Amino acid sequence: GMDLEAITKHSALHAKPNGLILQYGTAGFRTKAVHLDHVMFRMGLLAVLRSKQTQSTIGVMVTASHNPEEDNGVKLVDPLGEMLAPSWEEHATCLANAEEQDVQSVLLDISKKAAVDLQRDAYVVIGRDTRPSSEKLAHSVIDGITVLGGQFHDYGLLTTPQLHYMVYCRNTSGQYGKATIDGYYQKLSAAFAELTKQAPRSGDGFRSLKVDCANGIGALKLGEMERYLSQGLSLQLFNVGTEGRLNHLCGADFVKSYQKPPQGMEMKSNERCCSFDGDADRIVYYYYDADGHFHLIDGDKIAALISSFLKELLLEIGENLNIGVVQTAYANGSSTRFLEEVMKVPVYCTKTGVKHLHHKAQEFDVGVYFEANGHGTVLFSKAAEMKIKQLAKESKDEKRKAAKMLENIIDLFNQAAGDAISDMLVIEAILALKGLTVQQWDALYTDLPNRQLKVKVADRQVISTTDAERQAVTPPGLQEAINNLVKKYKLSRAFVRPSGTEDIVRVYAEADSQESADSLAHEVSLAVF
Ligand code: NG1
Ligand code: ZN
Repeated sequence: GMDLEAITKHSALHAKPNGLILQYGTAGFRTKAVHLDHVMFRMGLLAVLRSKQTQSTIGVMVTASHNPEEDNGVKLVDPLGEMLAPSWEEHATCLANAEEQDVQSVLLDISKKAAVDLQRDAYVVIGRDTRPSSEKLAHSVIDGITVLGGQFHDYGLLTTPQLHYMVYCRNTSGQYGKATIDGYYQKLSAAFAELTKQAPRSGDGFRSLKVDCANGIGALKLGEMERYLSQGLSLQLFNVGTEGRLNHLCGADFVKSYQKPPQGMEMKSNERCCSFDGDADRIVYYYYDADGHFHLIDGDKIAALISSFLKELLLEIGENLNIGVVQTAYANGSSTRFLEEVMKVPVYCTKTGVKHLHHKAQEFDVGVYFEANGHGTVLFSKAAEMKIKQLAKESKDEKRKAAKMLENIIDLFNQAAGDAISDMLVIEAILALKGLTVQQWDALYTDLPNRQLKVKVADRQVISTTDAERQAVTPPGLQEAINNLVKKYKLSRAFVRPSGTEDIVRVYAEADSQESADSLAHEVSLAVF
């Protein structure tokens, strides 16, 4: 049962500010850290209910990813390392917004609706990013867990994907890996070493990569990982959090949004560089060419590199395993064209937010998904994994070699969530194996010039969309106006959608030149008012 008295008493110690209403959005709850104490406590309570209901370990991650340092956030991780189920997002919103005197009744209501057996045990694991506010907020989560009698393990500082990994490991009785930080590094580094064993050595014998850590958790975790990587890859870390502020003028979101290099990183021409975001679940690459031009290699081009490589290996093993690439409306039109017409892999578009991409990718033997902003991974079906493992044992020569590579790739990709560390290692392995330079990778296709704008409106929910957010349904006339604007430009495309994480409407436009993309985006943003 529930100790209602204890809940009331502890809840009062984590009181909700009057009138504050928050929504469990695409990335959980996210706002100024000072407004989040009650949400953390209540998410501790909710995680216990979810754990009892699923009879599994549930994860709670305290982070606000790429948001400014003074923000924070929290999200729950479901049993297979996935994002929280939609019906529970609603429960989360209800519980977070309940007035103090209603917390008990909302808890009982959720338990009833979701058929939670309150007699069951509960186990919750917690991780947090490096924000100054995170430690205290994580303790509020723990307070919520314990007041409902749940057990917990606090992993302390973790990247978001590491917490997803832990949850996945714990609920698959160790089959996926050991649910420890050492287990994570060992699994990844072993797969990386196996995979790159065959790679031709570069001139000076080892490969090096510069990493902008966004002054966040990535710096800490890459630092820990380095000794596991031994000779395979040498990392030079920048923005490690000793001086700069988290995500300030650096990190994957900054680089992608402004299409320029982060501050605090020394770059020479043609050097391969990458940026993580604040919780290390996103990665983008970039370099300066010999003429001093900056080139961004975003999630779309990461997906292109990875799917080309995987498609080749799949052909080699010849087992008719299907591969699909999942993108969102923000994918550059050139990437979609390259994948469909040159690579001849089927491409699917889903709504923004990794849970949608992840879900779609599960339909394939090999499902590659990436958001343009660098969040993504590759999922392998159980059947594909078994087939590949069998071939790696039983087949011969080239076929066996390809199957072994695929086997290591499966281990290297985080199957629970997009993971900057794991994606980085996959990319570095592919580049090494193929002997590709960053310029050669970049040259797979040329991005169409594009522009993203944010528009402030009174109520962003008046805009509703269909066709994976590429068409506006309401307000009436908006889509027609966009169609007419798009017609004025060459190779053009544009759409609008309400953001799921900020109180704004996002406008996206692409066209044959930067001027056209800018002006189309501007015209569309005027049509939104
Ligand atoms: P919204 O605010 O709904 O556009 C943003 C990103 C998503 C995803 C989420 C969650 C863009 C255009 N949107 O969503 O891709 O990363 O945040 O963090 O980059
Ligand atoms: Zn993130």
